[in-house]
Amino acid sequence: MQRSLVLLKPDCVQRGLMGKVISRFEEKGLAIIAMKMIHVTPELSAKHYAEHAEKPFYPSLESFITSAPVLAMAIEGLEAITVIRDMLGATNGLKAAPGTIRGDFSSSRQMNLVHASDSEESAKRELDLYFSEGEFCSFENAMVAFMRAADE
Ligand code: FUP
Repeated sequence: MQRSLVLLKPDCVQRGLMGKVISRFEEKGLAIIAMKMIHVTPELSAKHYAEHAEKPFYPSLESFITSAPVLAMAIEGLEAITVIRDMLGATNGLKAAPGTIRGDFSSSRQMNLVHASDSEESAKRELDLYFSEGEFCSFENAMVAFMRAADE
């Protein structure tokens, strides 16, 4: 089992696409174990995007991510980190394959709707930035017997 930090970014919230995107994760069989709306501050943005803080595009990225609330989620599932990244598609919506979330709904590199952790190490770091341990509500999905074999 893996956990990933998923953010529905300000463009997703403003465009009213939260429900559609959440549905995709639920339909895939992933479990949403924490969820909250938050307004990302410049300080949180700098921590979240620490690896990009010195890049020329960072000021514009910070201004975008702090422009409206985001929906932060912790999502759990088998190989969840790769599965979710594959569901998002390439970073740039113009390059993302049709059928992926970005490929279907985004035409932008910056406004690409959803963030998801890219490794177990980043997931741990990012989940710590957005959630405290008591906020995770892990549960046994009642449908699991119909989603995969017992040894998968
Ligand atoms: P991803 O891992 O797909 O979220 O993408 P990156 O970590 O490479 O980039 C983080 C965010 O910066 C992306 F959501 C898009 C944004 N970005 C820009 O706005 N301009 C760039 O030139 C590169 C990335």
